[in-house]
Amino acid sequence: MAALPSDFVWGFATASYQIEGAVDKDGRGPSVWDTFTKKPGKVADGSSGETACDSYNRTAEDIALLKDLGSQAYRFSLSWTRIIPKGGRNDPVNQAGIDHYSKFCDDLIAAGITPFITLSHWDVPDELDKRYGGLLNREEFPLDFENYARVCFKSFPQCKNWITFNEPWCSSILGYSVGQFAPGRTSNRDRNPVGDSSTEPWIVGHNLLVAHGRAVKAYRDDFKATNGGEIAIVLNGDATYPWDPTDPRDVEAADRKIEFAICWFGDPIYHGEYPASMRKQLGDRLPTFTDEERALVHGSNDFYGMNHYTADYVKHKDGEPAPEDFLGNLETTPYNKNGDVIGVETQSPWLRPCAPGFRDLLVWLSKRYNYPKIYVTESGTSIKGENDLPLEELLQDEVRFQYYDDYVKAMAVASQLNGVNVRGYFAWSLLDNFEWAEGYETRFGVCYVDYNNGQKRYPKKSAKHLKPLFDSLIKKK
Ligand code: PNW
Repeated sequence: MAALPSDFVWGFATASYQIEGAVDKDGRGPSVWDTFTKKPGKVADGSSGETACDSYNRTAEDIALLKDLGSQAYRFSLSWTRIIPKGGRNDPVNQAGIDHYSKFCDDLIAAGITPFITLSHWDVPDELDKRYGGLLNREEFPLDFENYARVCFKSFPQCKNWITFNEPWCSSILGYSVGQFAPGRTSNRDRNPVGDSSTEPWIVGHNLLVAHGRAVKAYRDDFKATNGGEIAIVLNGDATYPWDPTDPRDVEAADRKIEFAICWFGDPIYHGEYPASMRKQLGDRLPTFTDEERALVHGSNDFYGMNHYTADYVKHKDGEPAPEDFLGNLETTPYNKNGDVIGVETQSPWLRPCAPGFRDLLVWLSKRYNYPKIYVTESGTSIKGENDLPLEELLQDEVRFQYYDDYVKAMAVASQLNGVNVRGYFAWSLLDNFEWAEGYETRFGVCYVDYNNGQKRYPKKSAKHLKPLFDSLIKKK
């Protein structure tokens, strides 16, 4: 049987705005998601993260749950506006926020669980958005993020595993092109009177890279020697297969899809430049790195943080791409030319399980970036109609159980047979939680959360499968 290295770590992942609730407690300031969710029509069920899983008030309960499930590590994100309520480098720091997360890290470690901290999982301080356009500001944003990161490195020395940003693709494309995520800017005037999908997502992506680079440099210059840990960004992206494998244009488009989603960020970090395919299509709309910026970004990952869920078939498009195109002049479809389907439907329109895709993408990325150490920082699935099931049935989440079984085994094969240097895996998510624009209807948790009865948590079948699964795959020391 395929195996994983003996130092492999696994656990569960969450994000602050999706689980914490307590949005006004202990001096927290609003993030762009607090403002966005107040606008009518932005979230499917009209909900917000106001209460969510109430995890801010239930840290002991969450840690006990993690321990029960055998989790060796826990990936969670800090709410920037609990630590610096207005967000900026000249704004006051909130000691109550620091104390909260410091105790949380200590308690995790005392329970034998290794903390993996994400500094920013989309909940950018609202004040920075209002003050200078937030992520759109090439000078101010990276400096403010660096300052925030420094406060965290200094305040939480017990944490050795750092992630700067979660999924810059989602922040850029969903927040500034499609307009489906905060702050919701787009050229689509039915959605928002402001925004320019042809330019803004590329500017935002660039600024996120530079901000990441600044935080990494700060960590390496002033903290790494004493902290002894590692830092990286987390990138998301699907595996791809050509719609017609005998058509070279579809074969090329399948790679181009990954370049536009992942290599947009991965190439500057590992190779010092944006992919040629993106420069070719986007021209001057894709910013150019100054020498200083390139030096900050190139080589800025201590490991590759990989969020991965699904796969697509890819069909090339003929003719000129639209100015708002962000896919790389192609279409994605769940069916190929033969009519084969990539995977079953889930509750998420963009997600169909396809474990072989996970193995293939691990190999693809390893080749492109010369076999970096990889942590899979998110992977998981929703289930079609799960929210409508009675509790006993819902807890038997066969589809999610099978998803983890298939994906984790595919990863073990990539590790053992393809030389992929994968060292960790985090299931998304520990809890059902606020699934952004989908609200609470879509559930990703391995534990059910009863939102109507005091946020009580109930482990589903999938939750209990991960420990025996990893025990059977990780080599004994
Ligand atoms: C990730 N897409 O988001 C996020 O990191 C989580 O916060 C989120 O809850 C989880 O996946 C499940 O959605 C994504 O449209 C959201 O391709 C959307 C996409 C990909 C990732």
